[in-house]
Amino acid sequence: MRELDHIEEPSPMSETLENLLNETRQFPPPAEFAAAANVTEGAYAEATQDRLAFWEKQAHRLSWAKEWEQVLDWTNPPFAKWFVGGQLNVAYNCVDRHVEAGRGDKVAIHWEGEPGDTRTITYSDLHRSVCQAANALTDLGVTAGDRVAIYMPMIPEAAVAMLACARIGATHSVVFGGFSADALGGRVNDASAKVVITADGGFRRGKPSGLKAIVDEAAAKSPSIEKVIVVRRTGQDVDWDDSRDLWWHDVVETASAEHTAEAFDAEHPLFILYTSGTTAKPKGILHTTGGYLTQASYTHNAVFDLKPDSDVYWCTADIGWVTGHSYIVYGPLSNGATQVMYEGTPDTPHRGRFWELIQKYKITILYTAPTAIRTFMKWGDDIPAGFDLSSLRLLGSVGEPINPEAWMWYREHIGGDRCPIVDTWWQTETGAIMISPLPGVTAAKPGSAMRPLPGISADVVDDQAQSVPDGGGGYLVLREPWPSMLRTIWGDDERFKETYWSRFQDMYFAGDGAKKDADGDLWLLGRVDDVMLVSGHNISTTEVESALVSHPKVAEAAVVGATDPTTGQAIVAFTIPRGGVDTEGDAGEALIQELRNHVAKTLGPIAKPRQIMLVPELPKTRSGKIMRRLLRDVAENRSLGDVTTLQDSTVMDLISSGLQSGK
Ligand code: 6R9
Repeated sequence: MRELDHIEEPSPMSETLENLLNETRQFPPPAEFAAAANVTEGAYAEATQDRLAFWEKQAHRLSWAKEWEQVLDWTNPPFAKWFVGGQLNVAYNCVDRHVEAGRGDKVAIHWEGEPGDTRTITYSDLHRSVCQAANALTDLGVTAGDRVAIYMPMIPEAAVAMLACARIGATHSVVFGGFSADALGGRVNDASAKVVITADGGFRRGKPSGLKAIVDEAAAKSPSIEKVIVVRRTGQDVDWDDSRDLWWHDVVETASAEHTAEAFDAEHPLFILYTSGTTAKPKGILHTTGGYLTQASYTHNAVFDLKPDSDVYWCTADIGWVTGHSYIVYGPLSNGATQVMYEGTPDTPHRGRFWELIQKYKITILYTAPTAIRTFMKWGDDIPAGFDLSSLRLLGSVGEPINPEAWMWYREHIGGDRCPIVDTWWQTETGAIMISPLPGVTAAKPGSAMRPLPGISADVVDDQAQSVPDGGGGYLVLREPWPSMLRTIWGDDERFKETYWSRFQDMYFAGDGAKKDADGDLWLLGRVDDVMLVSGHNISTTEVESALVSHPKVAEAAVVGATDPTTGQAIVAFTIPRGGVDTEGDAGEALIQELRNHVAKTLGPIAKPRQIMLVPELPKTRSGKIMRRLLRDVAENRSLGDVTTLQDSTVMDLISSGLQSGK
């Protein structure tokens, strides 16, 4: 769980365990891949020589109505302005220009609904829909600068709604379709959104989920909402307020498809995306237009080596996560990619659904999260082995540190030992990828995000803000502004300064711990507020989790530090055994001892968990991050804190009842 506002003074992590740094396997790109790569080694030197000239060159990837006068205005830090004076329209860049260049018949989105229904949307189709939605919003009185909330399932209309807002200069705020009425209402109110775009529901795990009903509940407490536009997706019954509610097919699909995009200032607000808070109010991260699109477009091209004419790209994220914003909507569409968009979960109607989609659409680039990869490992190697995955040529990972074990499994069982893997570190706040291998250049190490991308200056510093030497550990910081950086927290400049810019002078503090190995490559260690202090030693949760996952009987693990009278904090691990492992009675007890000893042997006796609990599931956010805060509550026998951002609210009951029965 991410929350920087209330962390205690963090302690240095220079003395953390050495285990991850002992990883010696390295995988250079195949020669053929390297020879055809979009970006080569020279990009690093070019960007180091003149960072602003480098980004200025990348901005020329886009079509601007008016050229900028200045690349970066950093005279009032931490408030950055990129491409000052420039003007562009984001939707024009993502849609119109591809149509104008004669690529209107190219498929933009192969959409697959969970029940198996499909839609094929070309760039011309997308253009028509975005223009219609832009006209419909304008007719409802939405103008540039107004906020529009989007609360949708993974259907093409979600992308259309975002692009329509961008087209007319309205600022969108996408809220995860799984969030509660309170969470939605809080975000709508914070941004004073005028319009909500939603659907009757969406399909998840074979069932229609209700969205409109939640919007109704949120709207009752959100006076700013004037209109609610509803896409018919599931056909379920919904309550209707004639003065407020409108069907998408009545207002959008009947609107004119003629719309001329107006250019907006490079610093015009494009979207707000809320990062979940624990006890504090969620932070509305504000992104603007020119710099954001420049970096989303550049990184999507560079990191995924996108060849728009031959690649079929698939990012499995939800549109309500920043990954969906930058790597389903803005990055791929600005680059004219053909992509797959999938509505449902990976286990519906069967556990091979992802691999079936790869086989069906001949997907070449797959971008997913470690949580999904660990789930697939748990389900067994035979499932992906039953499908033809030979179209894949590149794999990506995002969201959490990827354990070396999961990385190797991904490479072997999904990538057929031939596809480069890009482990991409970034945040809602950074807007786009910051640290990642370049797939045609980097000899990647399993579990390392490797180096900052060209044009990005990341570093690891100690408590005194000094850069740590190779082999050292500390806090991940960003030393120079970057084009897609957040501009502020919506409505709260002070909190923006306090949260990200006050821990170290003149540096952005990301809130993550990291290490540099002997080659200077970066290893992410999780949020600093998750680091444990055991008998005076700093131990990262990531390292103990990776040690547990490296045991053949473990599928997944989450580790927390619980208050302990003798050691200050003690390590408590929640562990999901792999399928088929016997955990009943004595066998469970024996497994626990085996795992405690395994960790002690791998990392040293100091890291031996005080307690290991065998559990069926772990609490996760919708983007797959483990909510260690809730597990800490369990480990310290407290009542649970806020569970509104949990993906599945029954998980905590499962864990608690399993514990009571002695598991
Ligand atoms: C894109 C996204 C950001 C936090 C970030 C870090 C963790 C993301 C990671 C990673 C290690 C990676 N994180 N990618 N940790 N390796 N490749 O996830 O944004 O939801 O804002 O989360 O996620 O802790 O600070 P967001």
